[in-house]
Amino acid sequence: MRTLIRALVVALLGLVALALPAAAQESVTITLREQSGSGQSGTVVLTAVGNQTRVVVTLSNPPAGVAQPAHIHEGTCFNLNPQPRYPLQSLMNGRSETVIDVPLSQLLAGQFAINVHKSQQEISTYVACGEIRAQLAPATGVGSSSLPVWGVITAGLAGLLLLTSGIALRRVWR
Ligand SMILES: [Cu+2]
Repeated sequence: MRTLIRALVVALLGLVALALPAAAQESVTITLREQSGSGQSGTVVLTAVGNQTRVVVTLSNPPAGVAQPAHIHEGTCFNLNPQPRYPLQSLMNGRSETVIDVPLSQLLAGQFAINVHKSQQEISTYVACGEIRAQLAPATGVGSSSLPVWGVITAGLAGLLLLTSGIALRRVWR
């Protein structure tokens, strides 16, 4: 009986280990702050797609008919490596969507910033920027998406604890 319980506990812990990273990395929202007095701010939603990441950039007050280049750079918004690490689709009418060849977990583990440039002609002017690391507070999508999973796990663990303590007590009384 003890072997069975041990096997159950191991199986349950395995489930927890699997559920935790999956739930924590589904989707993350980054805030893009205005730069250079551009009047443009917005968000980036990073979503895990297997070993890739979908990056959706949305920016307010887009210039009419002008493409705005966007990239993921190494560093922070205040100390940015000017060489893009992961180029994104240029924004058109304040929106762009790109699937990049890097797992979301790797983006979250490193130090990266997403920035948008004024135009191809004025590439050196940054209009908005946001750090990926700065957004890991529970207030983002991370917390809300992992909550139901944790509820299920906690209930399962509580049930298992009751079951094993019941069995243990019965053994003691016999
Ligand atoms: Cu850039």
